[in-house]
Amino acid sequence: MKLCFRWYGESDPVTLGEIRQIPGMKSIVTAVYATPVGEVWRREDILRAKALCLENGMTMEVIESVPVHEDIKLGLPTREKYADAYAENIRRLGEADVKCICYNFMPVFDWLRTDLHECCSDGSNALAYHAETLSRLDPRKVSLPGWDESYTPEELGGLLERYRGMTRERLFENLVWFLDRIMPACNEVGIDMAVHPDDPPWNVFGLPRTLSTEDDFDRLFRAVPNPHNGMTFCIGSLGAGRGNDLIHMAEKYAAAGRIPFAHLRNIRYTGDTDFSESGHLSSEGSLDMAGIVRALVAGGFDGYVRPDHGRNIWGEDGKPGYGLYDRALGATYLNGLFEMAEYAKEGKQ
Ligand code: DNO
Repeated sequence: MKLCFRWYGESDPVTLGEIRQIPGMKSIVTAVYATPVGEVWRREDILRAKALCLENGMTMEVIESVPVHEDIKLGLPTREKYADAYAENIRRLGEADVKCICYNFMPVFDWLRTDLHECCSDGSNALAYHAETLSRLDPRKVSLPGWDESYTPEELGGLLERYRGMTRERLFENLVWFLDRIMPACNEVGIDMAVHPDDPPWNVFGLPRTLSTEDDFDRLFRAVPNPHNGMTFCIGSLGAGRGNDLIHMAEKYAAAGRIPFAHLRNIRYTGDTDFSESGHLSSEGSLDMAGIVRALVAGGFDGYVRPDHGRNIWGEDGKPGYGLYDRALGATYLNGLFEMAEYAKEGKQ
């Protein structure tokens, strides 16, 4: 596996100099943040990000995310021009030696939590999701890091209105249309697309979601069999759905070559659909981290891995989910799990 770490660019309080000191760190996962969704990224911005990573002894081979314009998800006529711009981004990223692009196809909202600073018993704080709290939220007023800067409440209201009547089925068709349209660019430059699962893996605010279960991913890979059509195996997202058998899915999709990128983190179930994000270790949460890593390795996984959301620990007041310390602890733990799983697979005594 190739260990990497998400970095939010030059305004990220976590520096590349800090990230490079995490043992085994090979690569940076980042994006060009200044360009509005749907536009083509400037070559100089891509190359600057790459140069900064290289100066710090790391590569830049995974981009998270090149966001998909809502008009593509909605299937509007303007999707043509946005898909062409997307394909051009793929080509430009390929020229810069990027190997994988993580993106999502969730309408309007990306990942959704109801608490960004839930207090944990050990004094740390973490992200959490409570269905009951969500049911009381007005979707036009929720504020989350990552997407909230993109829309004013009025724009958000208008967008939600445009999704009225959207079904899971049509959303899926729009995803297939999009992939068919961009696969030629992926073939040209050898980039793998890694779609992120729905987080959480069910509909929110009445908006349909389309990639929540094993059946959903089977259907996606059947509809677009091109090997560049892959998934981000995000276990914190898929794992929130109790019906998802992560060990089975890990081995199956790794063996099928559908996992170019994995987000590995743990969650603790606190209700039927409620959960808190925990430390990465198996015993801290509800997911069998060792079993999942072993299954990935058994399936021949050799993709990119990053620790995912960390708690805020040791007094750090970082971007929720994306501080330095707990993600670094997660990285170190993942190094250990992979080393042992690969060692066992090679049959060393
Ligand atoms: C959350 C991330 C997601 C992910 C996007 C990909 O922490 O995993 O925001 O980057 O869904 O487009």
